[in-house]
Amino acid sequence: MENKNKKTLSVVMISMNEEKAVAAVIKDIRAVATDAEILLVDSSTDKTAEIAQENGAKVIKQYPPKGYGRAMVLALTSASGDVVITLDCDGTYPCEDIPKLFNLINEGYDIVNTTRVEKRPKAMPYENFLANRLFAFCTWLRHGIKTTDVHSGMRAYTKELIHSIDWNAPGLALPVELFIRSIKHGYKYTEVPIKYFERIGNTTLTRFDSTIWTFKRIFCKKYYL
Ligand SMILES: Nc1nc2c(ncn2[C@@H]2O[C@H](COP(=O)(O)OP(=O)(O)OP(=O)(O)O)[C@@H](O)[C@H]2O)c(=O)[nH]1
Ligand SMILES: [Mg+2]
Repeated sequence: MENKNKKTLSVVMISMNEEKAVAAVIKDIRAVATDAEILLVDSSTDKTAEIAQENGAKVIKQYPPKGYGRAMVLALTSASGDVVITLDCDGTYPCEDIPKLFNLINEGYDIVNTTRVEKRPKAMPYENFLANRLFAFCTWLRHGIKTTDVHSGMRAYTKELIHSIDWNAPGLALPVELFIRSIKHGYKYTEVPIKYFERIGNTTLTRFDSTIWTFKRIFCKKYYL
């Protein structure tokens, strides 16, 4: 008999020109999350969307691109699952840990963060590692939140949490707000270490702007209350 209490899972990604990585990432997700909805918000000019659909993912096209934050909020709010797990579409995050994150939500957490930087992963340049540690330290100083990584793109959220907050979608560094604001709103969180792999394809990261936005989202009330 079907278990009516079993939570459903969506794995969501945003993508911009990830045609070299997307098929492998979707296959890795499917291998561990057989029944999950896999959803992409895609802003590519290459074949990412077509490849994703061929591999069984749902695709929402957002074109021309509206930036990381708007794409991510659309992905999170369009997911149908009771539990939503986010990943980058570039092969950097360990899909084998999806069941672990899903189980932690089933145990009662509202948000499960992951940390890539308990130790510096080989795939992360020193300057990025140090910046991530600094951002986490500032988050502890300002908010008392114990974390080592406020920028991880791999997290699990409950659907209820996602829809309960009106996110500041425009701008960079949205993962910082998604994490801090959830905790400030009283949601229960935990953090687990993960591996971090070398990226397939080219990064879209713009370091200077991302750093400015990170500090805004940590220190300005408008972004964390
Ligand atoms: N739909 C959409 N996706 C985007 C946009 N900007 C970035 N992405 C995707 O967002 C995810 C994160 O971007 P990345 O380029 O990996 O940035 P990052 O993870 O900070 O940097 P790396 O460590 O180099 O991977 C990737 O899957 C990108 O394809 C955008 O404007 N629209
Ligand atoms: Mg990435």
